[in-house]
Amino acid sequence: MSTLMNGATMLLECLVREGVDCIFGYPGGVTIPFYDALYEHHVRHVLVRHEENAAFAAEGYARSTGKVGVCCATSGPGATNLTTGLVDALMDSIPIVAITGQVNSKLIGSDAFQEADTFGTTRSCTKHNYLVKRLEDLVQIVHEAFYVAASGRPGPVLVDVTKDVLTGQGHYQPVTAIHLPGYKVFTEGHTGQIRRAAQMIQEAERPLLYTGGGIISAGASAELRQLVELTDIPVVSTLMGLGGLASTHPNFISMPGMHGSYAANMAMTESDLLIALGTRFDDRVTGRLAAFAPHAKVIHVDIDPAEVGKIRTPEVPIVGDVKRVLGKLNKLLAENPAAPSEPLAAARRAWWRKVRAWKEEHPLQPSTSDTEIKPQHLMAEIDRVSQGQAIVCSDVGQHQMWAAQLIRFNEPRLWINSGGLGSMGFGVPSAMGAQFARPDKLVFALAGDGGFQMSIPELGTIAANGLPIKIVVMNNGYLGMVRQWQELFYNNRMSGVTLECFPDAEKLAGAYGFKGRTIDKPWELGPALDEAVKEPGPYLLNVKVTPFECVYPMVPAGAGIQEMVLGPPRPVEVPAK
Ligand SMILES: Cc1ncc(C[n+]2csc(CCOP(=O)(O)OP(=O)(O)O)c2C)c(N)n1
Repeated sequence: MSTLMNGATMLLECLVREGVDCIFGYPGGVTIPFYDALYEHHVRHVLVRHEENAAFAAEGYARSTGKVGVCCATSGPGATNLTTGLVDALMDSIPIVAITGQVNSKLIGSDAFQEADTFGTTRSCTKHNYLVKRLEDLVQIVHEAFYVAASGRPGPVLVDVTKDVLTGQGHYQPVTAIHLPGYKVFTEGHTGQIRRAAQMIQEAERPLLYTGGGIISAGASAELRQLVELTDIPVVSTLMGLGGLASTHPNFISMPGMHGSYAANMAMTESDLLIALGTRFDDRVTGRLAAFAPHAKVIHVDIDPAEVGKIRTPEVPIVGDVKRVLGKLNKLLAENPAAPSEPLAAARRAWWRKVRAWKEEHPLQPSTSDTEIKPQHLMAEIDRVSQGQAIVCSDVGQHQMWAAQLIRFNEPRLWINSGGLGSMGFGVPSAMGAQFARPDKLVFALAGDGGFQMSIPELGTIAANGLPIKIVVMNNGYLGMVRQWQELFYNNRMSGVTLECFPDAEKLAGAYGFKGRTIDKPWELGPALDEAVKEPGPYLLNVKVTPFECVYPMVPAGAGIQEMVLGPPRPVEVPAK
């Protein structure tokens, strides 16, 4: 006979059974019963300084491990503060479960104190959401929430629990199976289509693998590597897919799209077969759709049927788990190796020559100066100390793009950033989640001086928990990415982008009890990063970089991706007298 317990304890029991070891949250009136159940419980609760950061930290936990991240907030403002993190997780398909408190079920609709329609508000912010008004539904719903968050295309699920459910008494009845008749996950992929895909791959002259975040969420890196080794096809990876194939792999080209490399964008444009794996033809990748990959047939593998054909109609649509589909595809290719005709083999060699030439013509290169720190130099130094092995949690802006271009990731789940939503304020709290999940790893939080100032309260969480995160601020004195657009497209009329007054890093970190430092000389950069990495605790490194740098290549909005601007306009040459 199971023991009688209240709903809050039952909720915690569900979390334990789901393997949860860490919850990022912030308490309030209606969630006090839950916090009371947490008192002296082995599940760790991390008190963040703002609920938005609880969601971002849960994402950092999930993105760095593949496990479901958990956050919680109280009713009303606590729940509404979570919404940016929920949409962020939705856009990037990250499995998190958010638990929110709700007012007593009898008070719902009465404008009770701290009542907000969390269920209504978060409907479009989540993969699925629930309002629990009866204790007897609680256990089933919580386990369902974990199942929905992690299965199929992962995403955020919110469970809003009323106070009377948290305080009501009942017996925990284990849930043995989840049956959701309206929720189908297609994992296997259509055998006939996989066969067609294999044949097209063997016949293509200029094939290109276009890989996305789905490779990482499906854990399909090994299968991708095998496919590359079986076929010797060049690979481009979206911002979300970086690390899916090691950046040092000889077939890896780089990132395509708005700030993608010349080689990646030209390869997309000239390819005759795009093999799109776990990617969604995002507008930042495709540029002007009519000009995107005009010569290519498309094989599109995705777990979400809604993505296949949403932007570009593929010749071969395959709805399935990219890990399983690639497993089958690799088997077919390995068992039926086609000896290419000499003209086809020659075409493939010519394709590789072209791709290599594009890479050599316009490589992504760190630029340096003898007197000032260039942003690209900073990324090259982070790359040096991280050796393709560190976790880098980036905020949003120019620094994010330079980091994606220049830092190498030799494994999946090392590059953590807000791709789809582009949420400033993401870098530092996501690094907290990643460091909790991966205490063995060197974790960087990389932010601009704008995004970092959205996260300063979390220095308290970092200090209180002794998280040895290395916070690196790329300080250019501006909201750099917006300033770049104003420079390039608004006649350099800088409006609302100047960040006067940045706190003294040494004093700021010192106020929280850890080390901080500001540098602005290029020769200080390497030693300062080495010092930060050696420091056993947290470290705040404020790096003053050249302010008016723009991220290149850049595809102007509305242009085709082959119409890249490769660098700043050349100064007009004045003829000698
Ligand atoms: C919450 C939020 N507000 C506004 C924006 C729009 N935005 C995108 S990049 C950017 C500038 C970021 O500046 P900073 O953090 O200093 O980084 P930098 O671009 O200089 O590297 C802004 C304001 C955003 N992405 N997120």
